[in-house]
Amino acid sequence: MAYLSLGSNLGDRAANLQRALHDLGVLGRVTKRSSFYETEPVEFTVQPWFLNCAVELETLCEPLELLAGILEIERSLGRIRDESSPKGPRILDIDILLFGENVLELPELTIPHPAMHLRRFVLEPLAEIAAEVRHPALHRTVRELLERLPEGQGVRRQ
Ligand code: PH2
Ligand code: MG
Ligand code: MG
Repeated sequence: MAYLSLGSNLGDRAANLQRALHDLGVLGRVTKRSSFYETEPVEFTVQPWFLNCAVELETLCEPLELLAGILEIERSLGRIRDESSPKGPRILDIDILLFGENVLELPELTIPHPAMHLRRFVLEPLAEIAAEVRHPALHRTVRELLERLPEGQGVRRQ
């Protein structure tokens, strides 16, 4: 199983996430999805709040094929990557969090996602659908990672 994080903070955020959930069907089967969460921007904080969710995807793709498919979905929704502001506002961002037990470090893709364990906007939605799934490098479940996270990043389930 692969687990993905979806986020949007431009335009009709819920419609963008819905469209992405639909389009992910091209890459596999979405077997679970969390609620949508209203989340405070982190890292680059001067931007609108996000709508985030997490999904479980059953896929036959290899990790790099999955990444290529995800980038294509982001592009088809109109995302334009601004190299000067890699963490700025976006119509749609889809990140691969976990891919089975894989631990991968390639120039274009790191799995597990290197910041997932630090982000409440990732862990709260993910815990809703995969609390007992274990991070293959940190050897803790999603629930444990969430419990270890300091307070302070605003996340509200919708
Ligand atoms: N994505 C980022 C940076 N900051 N903050 C929130 N709340 N949600 C995101 O999806 C997000 C972010 C980089 O991709
Ligand atoms: Mg991201
Ligand atoms: Mg991304």
